Amino acid sequence: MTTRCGFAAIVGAPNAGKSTLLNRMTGAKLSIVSPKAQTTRFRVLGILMRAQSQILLVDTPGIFKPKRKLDRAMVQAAWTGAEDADLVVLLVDAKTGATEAVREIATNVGKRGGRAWLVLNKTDLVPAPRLLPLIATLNELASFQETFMVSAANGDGVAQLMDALAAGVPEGPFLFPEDDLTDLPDRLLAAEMVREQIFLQTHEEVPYGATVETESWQEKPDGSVRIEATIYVARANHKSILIGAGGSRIREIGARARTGLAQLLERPVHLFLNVKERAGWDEENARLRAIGLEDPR
Ligand SMILES: Nc1nc2c(ncn2[C@@H]2O[C@H](COP(=O)(O)OP(=O)(O)OP(=O)(O)O)[C@@H](O)[C@H]2O)c(=O)[nH]1
Ligand SMILES: [Mg+2]
Repeated sequence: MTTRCGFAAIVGAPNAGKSTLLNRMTGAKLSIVSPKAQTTRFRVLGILMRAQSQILLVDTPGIFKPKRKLDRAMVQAAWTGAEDADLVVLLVDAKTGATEAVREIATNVGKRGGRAWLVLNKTDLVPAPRLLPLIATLNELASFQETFMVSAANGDGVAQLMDALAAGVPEGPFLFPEDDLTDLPDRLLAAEMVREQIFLQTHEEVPYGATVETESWQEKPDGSVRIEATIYVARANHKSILIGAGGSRIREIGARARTGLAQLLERPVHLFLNVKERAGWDEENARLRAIGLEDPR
């Protein structure tokens, strides 16, 4: 029996719905999602079995104009994801359309050469006739072999995209065990669940000034796991916002992250959070490496 296996990197502007699409396709909450831009900071692999194919989906950070070292490492991770992939899926938010940022990304995808598909997302928000001119505009910037229209939020069109990916990845043996969902270590998934709650529950600079690292992981005899994580913040006032009046905010962040983690890990979780001020962490190579980013070139 012929099997197929290959990497498909989902790239695009921040907030296009890349992580939502990865989660929708794998049926698991692997990559964190928020209404804010620049939620994803590193590549997240989702392993999808379909027909006789293993599709290795790579969610990437949104591509934007980087300022900090963290930003540069994020954008570099996105383009490296594209370079390493057999197929690039350019995901475009159909509601915001062909913004200048999107056009620039499309142009670069075109320059990369290789196989590229265009996927318009959030079609639940846009009347169908508006999609055709958008497809035409984007096809002037790069030659996409295929175009799909999906809603990652409600699942419309996603099955067709998955079928096409299953048929479109190259022939070859599976690279991962068939029941694996990702290659991300549990410690990183745990830290990400906490970071997602920071993105959902705090605003302005606070989520962008925070990073999370899992400090300890203890399996308990009763089957539960005790996790300690540190949230590093860029400023003292961010620390007080994160902690909240009488510790209310940090409690809520912990409670929601714990619920999500218990679901993902399929066992009870005890989660302990510390908040530490660490100015300049977003320029520190060690902090970037802790979340799997390489030093930016
Ligand atoms: N209405 C609608 N909203 C969507 C759809 N897909 C994603 N969203 C929403 O768009 C927002 C951004 O989604 P993400 O999946 O975090 O986007 P992303 O491209 O991964 O963003 P970054 O990681 O910041 O680059 C979230 O609020 C999602 O719920 C969709 O098909 N329809
Ligand atoms: Mg994302």
